[in-house]
Amino acid sequence: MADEDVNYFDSLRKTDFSDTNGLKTCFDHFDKDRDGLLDANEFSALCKQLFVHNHSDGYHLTEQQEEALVELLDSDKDGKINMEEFEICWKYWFRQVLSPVSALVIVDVQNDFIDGSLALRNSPACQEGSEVLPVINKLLEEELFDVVVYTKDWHPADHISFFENVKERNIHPSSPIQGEDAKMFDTVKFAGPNDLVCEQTLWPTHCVQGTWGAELHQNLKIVDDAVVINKGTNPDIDSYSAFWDNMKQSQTSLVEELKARRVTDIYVCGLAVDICVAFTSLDGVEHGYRTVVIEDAVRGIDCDGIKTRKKKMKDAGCVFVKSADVPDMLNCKDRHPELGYQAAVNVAMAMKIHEARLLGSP
Ligand code: VGL
Ligand code: ZN
Repeated sequence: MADEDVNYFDSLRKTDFSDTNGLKTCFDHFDKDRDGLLDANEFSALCKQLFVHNHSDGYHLTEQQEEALVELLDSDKDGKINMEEFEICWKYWFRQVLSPVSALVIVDVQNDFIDGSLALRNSPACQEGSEVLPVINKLLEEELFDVVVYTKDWHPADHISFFENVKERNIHPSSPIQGEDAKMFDTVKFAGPNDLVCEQTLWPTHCVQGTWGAELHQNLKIVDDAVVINKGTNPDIDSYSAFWDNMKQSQTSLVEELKARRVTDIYVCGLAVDICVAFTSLDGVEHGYRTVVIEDAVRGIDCDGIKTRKKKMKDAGCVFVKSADVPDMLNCKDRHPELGYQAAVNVAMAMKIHEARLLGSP
């Protein structure tokens, strides 16, 4: 096999990057002029090997994208990567790119969104929620994920999001729609706890704790040792995201559970792509998770909502892929540059926190 057919990083897939044995050899391999620094050209050659979708085909990164990566990883700002910076790359950047820990986050695949009060097929986009089932089950059968998370919309009967409860609640004076005029699916503003003004779409009563509608669909495969996250349990504040409630007043245990398992990447699927999948994915990026949305394993409620939220997710750095592409990504044969960028952002953030600590700032 010719030298250029061998991908330098393929032998490092799923290895332990806390072990720095291969570090110097790797640096020397790319430091072609042996000056102890990786310049723009040398770094570009590294990127061509690091970001590939099969062993010889690299993703094309623009010069600006490569510069943005260097900027994040080049602590001393000389435009080049020295050995010290490369050690950080090795331990933290390569680890995320070549040895990630991945969680499948299955959002709200519950009866009410498939056959119940909020059945997607009866909503404006007329999508069929049950179509996600075989796609998600196939991914689960392949057993490639390190962690599986099931989330459940899990509301008390007096929940703020239920249209049927609107008359029991205080609408805020700034709300464009007042109580007696409110219709199903309108968005109103409630006077919430602690002087909060809570914008809220009014949904039909759904996913009430302990009812059939709140159960995961019977055809969804349930794996052992999964994490289950209930959300939307506070009667006064809704929670579309599996991380935070909509007013960011309280967190679920999701971050804690992911941290305990050293998860770096989340793959999000389920219902609905314009509501809970979108909010969960956006919060995932905000928390520094490399976030992938599995396009054929999501369905949504409203056509405009699906379009605008998808764009928002893409702009935030979520990567959209097909379920058939997922196995190669989990095996690190397919390594997306956008996820490499998120990994570099995480490294830069951690470096900043580390430096601030060394300087004694709080
Ligand atoms: C959801 C509307 C209301 C969802 C939850 O899971 O997407 N949508 N509550
Ligand atoms: Zn809900």
